[in-house]
Amino acid sequence: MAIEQTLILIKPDGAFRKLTGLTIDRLDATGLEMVGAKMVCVTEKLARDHYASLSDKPFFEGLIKYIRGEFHGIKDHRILALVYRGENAIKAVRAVAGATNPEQAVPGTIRGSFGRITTTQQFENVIHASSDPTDAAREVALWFKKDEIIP
Ligand code: IDP
Ligand code: MG
Repeated sequence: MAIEQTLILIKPDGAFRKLTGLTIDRLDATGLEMVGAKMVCVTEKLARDHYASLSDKPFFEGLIKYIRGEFHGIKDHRILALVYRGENAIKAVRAVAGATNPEQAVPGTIRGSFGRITTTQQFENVIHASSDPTDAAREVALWFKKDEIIP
């Protein structure tokens, strides 16, 4: 079993709807260790770098607005970015996160419990969680400096 690190972001809907504590509770229940945590201002550049692989999707511009807090009327929105570490951390966090589409996410998962699709078809799925080891390494390095993560 591989010891992995994975990046989690509590998205603006999660912060706005006061789901931060509930989300961390679900993440801690995995038994993984929280090794990084900070509030980050999501600049246009950071948002576009983070979601670069989705730039050709029809929902991309909406996604950039969403992750920057524009749909929730939050100026200079800060996101809580977390790094969890442990055995198969990437899969374990994806499992408690649930499916991307909150209407398809299993009840009891974070997205299944708290996510929604708005009337404008925007997915509000509460958290980001890295999807594989390559993405996780890239994303952890994008959001955190080395000395911000517990060794
Ligand atoms: P993931 O977050 O489960 O890894 P990705 O396919 O990487 O899913 O997409 C990143 C984010 O883009 C999703 O979490 C969601 O916020 C948004 N997204 C993905 N697919 C759609 C869609 O079909 N409509 C609207 N937003 C979407
Ligand atoms: Mg993804």
